[in-house]
Amino acid sequence: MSGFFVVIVLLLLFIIVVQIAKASEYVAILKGEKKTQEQNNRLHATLMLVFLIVGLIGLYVCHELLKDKLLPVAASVQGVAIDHMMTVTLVITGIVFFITQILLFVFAYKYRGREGHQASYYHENSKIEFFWTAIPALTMTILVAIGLKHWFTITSAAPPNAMVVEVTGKQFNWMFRYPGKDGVLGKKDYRLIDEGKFNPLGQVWSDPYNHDDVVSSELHLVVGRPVKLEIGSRDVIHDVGLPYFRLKMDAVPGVPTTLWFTPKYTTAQMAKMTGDPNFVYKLVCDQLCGAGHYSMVANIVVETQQEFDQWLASQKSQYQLAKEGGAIPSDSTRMAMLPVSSKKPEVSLK
Ligand SMILES: [Cu+2]
Repeated sequence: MSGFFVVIVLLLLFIIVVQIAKASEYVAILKGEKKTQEQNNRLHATLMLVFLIVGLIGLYVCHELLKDKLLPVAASVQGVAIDHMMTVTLVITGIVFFITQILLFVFAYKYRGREGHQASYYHENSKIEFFWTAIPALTMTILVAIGLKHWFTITSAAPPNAMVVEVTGKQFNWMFRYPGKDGVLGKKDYRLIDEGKFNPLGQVWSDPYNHDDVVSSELHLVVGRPVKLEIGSRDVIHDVGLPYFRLKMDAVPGVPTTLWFTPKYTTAQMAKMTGDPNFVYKLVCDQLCGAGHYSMVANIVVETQQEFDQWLASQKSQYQLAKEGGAIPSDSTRMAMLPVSSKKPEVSLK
């Protein structure tokens, strides 16, 4: 019903506009076409200036209202460099924005149609065209090159002392897997995924590397130590968003992606720096992935190596949990219960 009224209102508005146009046409005939045209030009030109001034005031007000909502300092070594790149980009594009927008509206006012003013026209000016093509092209190339440098850094091979954490997204939460004492993540097979059997990631229990792998819903990282995230998804495309570290990476089903960075401050240090005693680093999903997308947030704890070791030691491995839950049968029957081809899993992050 409301849709019907909207159509009626739009129709009436259209009729009103047509009537106004008709009326102004008659007024123009009575007053003289030229004079009306000039009045209209002056009105439009003034509105252009009003738009510019209101727009710039709006920009300032938005900045004042939102400046306290900006993220705190970058919490990763790579994030500091990425922030610097953002500043350089914003300054360059900001200067261009102000110059072009102010000129656009001021010129629209200054060169409005007036009695005795003739527009000049020339067909081409290759000198101007060369500069307005070459300068933006060169600037954009430099900005893109800086961006690519950072992209190649975070997606390249991680330093040898990096710890590895596997990140898996699913509708609608995140799972983190740590390789345990052996330092190796065990094999996975998507056909083995079964929440009811304590196997949310499809770990292949016959692979001994899996026996000490810890699965957590919280991401624990060590301050000052590079971490390599091996990212995947169980269903649709998600995105590992790390706003405090200034990084993000898509989580694509079947196509593992990686990302490495070095956390700079522990959660406790960040709480002090932000003046918020309850500060918690967040990992958020940056890809609209379904009805529960908004809730796809995980906590990140950045701590010292000692605190991390203590935490990891206090965690039960997923294998142990599955065993205690009765989901893993005795050794003799285990292999028989697996799908035949799963002894050589097709899909694995290792
Ligand atoms: Cu999502």
